[in-house]
Amino acid sequence: MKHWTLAEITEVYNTPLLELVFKAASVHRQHHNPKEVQISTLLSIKTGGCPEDCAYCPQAARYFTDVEKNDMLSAEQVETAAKRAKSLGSSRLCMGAAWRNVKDDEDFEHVIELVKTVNKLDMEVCATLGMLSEHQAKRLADAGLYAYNHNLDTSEDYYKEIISTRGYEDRLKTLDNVRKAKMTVCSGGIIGMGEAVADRLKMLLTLASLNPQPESVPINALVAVEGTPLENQQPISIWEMIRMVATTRIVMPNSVVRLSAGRTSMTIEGQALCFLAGAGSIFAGDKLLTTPNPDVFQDLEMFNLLGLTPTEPFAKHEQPSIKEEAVEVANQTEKWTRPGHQIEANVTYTKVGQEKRRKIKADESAN
Ligand code: SAM
Ligand code: DTB
Ligand code: SF4
Repeated sequence: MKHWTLAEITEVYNTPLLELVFKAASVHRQHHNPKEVQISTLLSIKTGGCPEDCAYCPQAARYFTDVEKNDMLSAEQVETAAKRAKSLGSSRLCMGAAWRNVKDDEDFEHVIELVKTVNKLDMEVCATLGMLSEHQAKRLADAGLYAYNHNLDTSEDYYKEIISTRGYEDRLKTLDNVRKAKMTVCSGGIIGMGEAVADRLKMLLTLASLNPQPESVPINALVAVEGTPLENQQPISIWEMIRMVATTRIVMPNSVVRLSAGRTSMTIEGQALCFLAGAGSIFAGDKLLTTPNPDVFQDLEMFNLLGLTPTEPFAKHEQPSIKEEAVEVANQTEKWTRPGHQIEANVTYTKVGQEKRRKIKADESAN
């Protein structure tokens, strides 16, 4: 594995655009089948009401957004969604929960059941549930979880401008716990949150320095959602996305780069350049977790047009078996941090949220 420096990654990023795409496409062809793109479908199994203050997220309870808090989906609901996703070419179902961290409670036991249900459909099962202890990671692995998604989102420095309720170190610790449980790691970030290009590249350096590097790296463009502190962020240009995908491709040659949130505002031509530059996966399905995504049938038409076929499940790693007699790992509870510094925009939008909820309550009791 090559040890990258920030200077080297910056040089890659600043390569003249067509030269960069050509180099990335060459790396892509050496390590991956360029005719295939893997399809993942997202499913929010527990939506909204999250205690964190992530400035980008419509599911943070403190902000006033259109997202409503919902109970956990049942095994039947998840099975139906998974079967539909599979019939439309998805090899992976990624289940998301709006949690800060996993707790050893009945909700977690339910997630264990959900993982087994989807594994039995011969799909790759991924989950994104927040911070995770080693013991919890092992439980998920034994239930047949294939991948765990936990994004670093941005550089360590810029993370402090976006989230005050948890620390970067805890993200890295969780990724380490996932590795110890021998699951594949899915970790990437978001561009377009007001960060500098250097923050994006520092994040890539941190990801590329993990040994082994993550098996999948999602690159999201911010979906600026009304009511969140980042609601007024200007969208990134497609050229920034192409540069980011190409640079990720070059610095982590074996990873599958996922063209993630933000595709609704990209043209087919823009996405085609991302695939050429090494994106080997997308999130498909009419919804991401809570926000819109391109129509599935339009995506399949795009695949046809570009001569792409969906990757079969378990093309890169074996299907994990479900271990009913799980091997015991000492159940240590992790001490997750809470930095608690003030982020002005997050404080302002929290106050706006409180005020709007207070007004709704007052109006309700007046009627
Ligand atoms: N609560 C868990 C956590 O934060 O790890 C899992 C769910 S969380 C919604 C998963 C990821 O979605 C975040 O880490 C972030 O990268 C991405 N995400 C959330 N809101 C987004 C937005 N508005 N635009 C782009 N990506 C977003
Ligand atoms: C990832 O990197 N992006 C996905 C998935 N991993 C969990 C989530 C995108 C969420 C976009 C905002 C929403 O739909 O709520
Ligand atoms: Fe909660 Fe995850 Fe959204 Fe942060 S990104 S508010 S932890 S659901």
